[in-house]
Amino acid sequence: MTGSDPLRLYRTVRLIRRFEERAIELVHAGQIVGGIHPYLGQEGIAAGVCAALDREDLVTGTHRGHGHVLAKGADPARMLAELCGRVTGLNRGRGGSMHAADFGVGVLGANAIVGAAGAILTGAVWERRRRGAGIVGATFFGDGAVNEGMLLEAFNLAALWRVPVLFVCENNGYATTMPVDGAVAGTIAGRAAAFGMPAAVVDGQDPEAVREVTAAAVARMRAGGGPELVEARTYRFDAHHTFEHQVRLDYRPPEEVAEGRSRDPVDIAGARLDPAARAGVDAAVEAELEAAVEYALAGPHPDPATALDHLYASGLTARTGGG
Ligand SMILES: Cc1ncc(C[n+]2csc(CCOP(=O)(O)OP(=O)(O)O)c2C)c(N)n1
Repeated sequence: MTGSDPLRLYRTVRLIRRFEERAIELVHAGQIVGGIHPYLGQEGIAAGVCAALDREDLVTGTHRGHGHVLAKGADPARMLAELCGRVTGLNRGRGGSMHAADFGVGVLGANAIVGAAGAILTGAVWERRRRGAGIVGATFFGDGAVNEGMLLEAFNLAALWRVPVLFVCENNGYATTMPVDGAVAGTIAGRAAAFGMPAAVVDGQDPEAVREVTAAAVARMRAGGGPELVEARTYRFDAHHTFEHQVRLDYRPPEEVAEGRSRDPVDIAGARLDPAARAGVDAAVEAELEAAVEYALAGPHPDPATALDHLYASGLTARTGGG
């Protein structure tokens, strides 16, 4: 679906926002072990990109990946159960926050290795296209990934073989505590020229602007065009990781945080609805997430005796070690 649909865009950004807030509560309650990388503030990018894709199209995401999985259509209850490590989760509780996947809606997975998801998606889209599928793909990565060799290799092969992949950089200005200006030579969008790829810079806080740019790129790719790059400028509203809720790291001036938070994708998308419609979406999202939390906490944890199951798609069983 590529047409403008303000209600759907608002619903997606609101769902991701409230999902993340509920997930943070579950981290603090000890139900999500190890913490999460909150996507708060960046919701407009996942919502806008995925609104311009079809269900069969493929995506890969990052360590900050909940929004990508939800925007592509995964069930929030099973996603939350995954974060809580329950067998009722999307991946039987074995993927967790940074490796959640849902092949049924084209989500090949979040990915903890910075820069890796672009290579995985390029290979997957290339393989499907060779088998005759008409799909395209989108892969998300942060500004911290733009100098990773693996991502640059993916740019190269995708461009050389004209694989229809949209490379979406979520430039939130920081890689953990490292400001982009201290790490990136040249410009992010400028990297595309080296590979002969078209590139665009878009306001990542406006989901409709992201959807428009993506829809135009997807139309070109479906018509036989090769890969494209989009740099979506955004701001991370919360911590790099929830460990920062315990350990304060002073790397962003308070005025900058306030300025960044003043452009909220939930408000930008919400302002395009009439207040009654917006309130209706809010109530529906609250009810859905209330049920999701209940579902997530009701699921059992995996039996440790099954720890080596499901490692190989072929069903091959891993050795237990010890000779
Ligand atoms: C190859 C690799 N190097 C380093 C890390 C450790 N690491 C995890 S998140 C992160 C920062 C990533 O920053 P960015 O790509 O800008 O994404 P953001 O966290 O801002 O969403 C780093 C360095 C990693 N996971 N993988």
